Amino acid sequence: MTTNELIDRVSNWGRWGADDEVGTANLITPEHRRTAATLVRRGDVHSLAVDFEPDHPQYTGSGRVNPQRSMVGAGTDVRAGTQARFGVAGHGFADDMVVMSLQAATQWDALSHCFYDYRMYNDRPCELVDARGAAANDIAVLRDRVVTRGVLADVAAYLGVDALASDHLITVAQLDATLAQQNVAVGAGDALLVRTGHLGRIRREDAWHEFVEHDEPGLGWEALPWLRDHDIAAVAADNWAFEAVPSRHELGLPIHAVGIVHMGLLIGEIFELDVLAQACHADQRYDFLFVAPPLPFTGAVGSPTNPLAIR
Ligand code: UVW
Repeated sequence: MTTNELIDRVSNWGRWGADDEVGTANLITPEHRRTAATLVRRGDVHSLAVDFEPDHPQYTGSGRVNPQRSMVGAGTDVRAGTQARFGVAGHGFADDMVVMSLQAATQWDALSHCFYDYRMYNDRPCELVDARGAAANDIAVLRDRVVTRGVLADVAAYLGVDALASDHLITVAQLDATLAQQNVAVGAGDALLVRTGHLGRIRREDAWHEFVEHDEPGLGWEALPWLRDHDIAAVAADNWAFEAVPSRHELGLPIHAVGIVHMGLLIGEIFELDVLAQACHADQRYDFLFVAPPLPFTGAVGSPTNPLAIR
C-alpha cells in the first residue's frame, strides 16, 4: 500500500472535530475505564518503566540525552552546616534536578512529535511547533486520558523465543495468532502492549549499542489498518521506536508518519514488559487496568511516564 492509500484508509482527521488534539485517546470513555477497573483482582501492580539512569537506554549518537540528575541540596550539606537558614542544627532538606530528553526513557510521543507533508495531527501546520514548543497537540492535553484497559500481546512467547530478531517485522497474522493463543481480544478504547523481548535481551547482554532507532523488531505498517479497525486507543512496545525497523515501506517510520500524524495514534516506547508477561502467563490473564499519564509539561512533544499495569 502506498503512503497515500494508507492515509486514506486510516485517517482520523476531523473524526472528533476540528479542534481535537488528543486523537485516539478519545476512544477511552468513562464507561470503558469503569470496566477496566473491574480487571483489578489481586491488587498486584507492575511498573512498566525502565529505571531512569544516566548511561542508558540511549546510546551515543541517538540524539537523546539520558537522565542526568544532580543534587542541589543534600544531607552532607546539613552535616556541613551550610543549610543554616532553617534555624535548627541538623534540620534541612535534600533537593535534586534533572536534565534529560523527554523521549530518552519510557515515554509517550505527543501528537506534535511527528510531521508528514508539513502537517501534524488534525491537519495542523508543522510550524505550530517552534523553539518554544508545541502550540497545539502537546503532551499536556493527555494528562488525564491514559487510564484504560490494557492488553498484552506477547509475540515473542507466541513465536517461542526470548526475544525477536532485531529485524523481525511482526505481521498482523502473528499479532492475531498471539492474541488467539492467549485467548484475549482487544477492542475500542484499549491500550495494546506488544512484547518483542528486545529490551530484555539488550539488558541481559548489556548491548545498549544495539538499542537504536535503525534496527529493531516491532509491528509493521500493515498493523495500521488493523489498529484503526479495532479502534485501539494507544499502543506501546519494549523497543526504541515502537515499530519495526527497517520498515519495508517507502517511509522509514510509517507508523509514526501515518499513525501519529493521520490517525492521532498515541505511541509509547521503551516499555518494560518482561515482568508483566511472566505475571500474565502465570494466571493466563492478559488484560489489566492500565494507568500511564504523561507529565504535563506545557508545549512538550513527548513525556516520560511510569506506566502501571494493575491486575
Ligand atoms: C523517532 O523515531 C524520531 O522518535 P521516537 O521513536 O522516539 O518516537
